[in-house]
Amino acid sequence: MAGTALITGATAGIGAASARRFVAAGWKAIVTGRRAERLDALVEELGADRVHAISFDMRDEAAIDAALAALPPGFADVDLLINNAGLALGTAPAQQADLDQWRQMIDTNVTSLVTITHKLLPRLIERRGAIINISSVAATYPYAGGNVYGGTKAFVSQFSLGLRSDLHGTGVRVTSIEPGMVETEFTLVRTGSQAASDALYGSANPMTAEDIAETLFWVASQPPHLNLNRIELMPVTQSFAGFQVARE
Ligand code: NDP
Ligand code: 8X3
Repeated sequence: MAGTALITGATAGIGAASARRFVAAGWKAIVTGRRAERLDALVEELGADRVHAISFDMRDEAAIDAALAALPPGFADVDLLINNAGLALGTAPAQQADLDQWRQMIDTNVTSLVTITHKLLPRLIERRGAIINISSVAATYPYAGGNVYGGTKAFVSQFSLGLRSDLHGTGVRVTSIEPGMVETEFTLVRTGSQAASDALYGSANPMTAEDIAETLFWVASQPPHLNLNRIELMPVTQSFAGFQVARE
């Protein structure tokens, strides 16, 4: 069943690939992000009748309100919210981390996500719609330098389960998607270094944004009586490391 999906963070990576995947299957997409020129290019590529672009910073609540209030009639009936916009900043241990970076991750990955979700819940309930939240394996498996990023994603996973509980009986479906390594602009944003990004993904055969988009589309395509609570996925080349021990 095709409908209208609001996809946050569609200027790159998983969000952009998801917009392409859903529109290819007949959905309409509302795409957001700060980089307007990238959203314009997506509209140009996929068609203004299928894609509505709104450029704003997710951390600006007034901008979210304005965007939702100004949805054109053909895009106003949101069936699916994909909370994808997010980022990691820095890889330093907590004791050396930048507090402003911590705040930006919390503001984006947690506060913005719950804000837009809260504002869209009445429409989603009315339409018996769905929410897909992009969490991470970092929600479950801690790693050095993951500190606040992992904390924000643990919030996203647990918030997803809590939403399911509260939405009991409404018909609204909620899914937490928890990917491991996906080659996107994620590491470039995290480190500010294209070389670091290339070094991480090079010869690691990571998942692609299209892999995740396909999973999101599959989740959204399940029959309405079926809810996928959480899905964790990794590239075959990524797995778990052991505990560390500091010798005295
Ligand atoms: P990208 O950096 O490629 O894309 C991130 C998207 O988030 C961009 O469209 C960016 O748009 C948007 N975004 C970030 N901050 C803001 C903001 N303040 N306001 C509006 N939009 C914002 O990374 P990914 O595609 O990999 O990341 C998508 C999601 O997937 C994130 O939540 C990430 O944590 C998660 N994830 C990624 C994994 C990976 O290995 N890549 C693994 C697990 C989860 P713009 O900059 O234009 O505003
Ligand atoms: C990021 C996942 O595996 O790159 O959300 O830390 S990983």
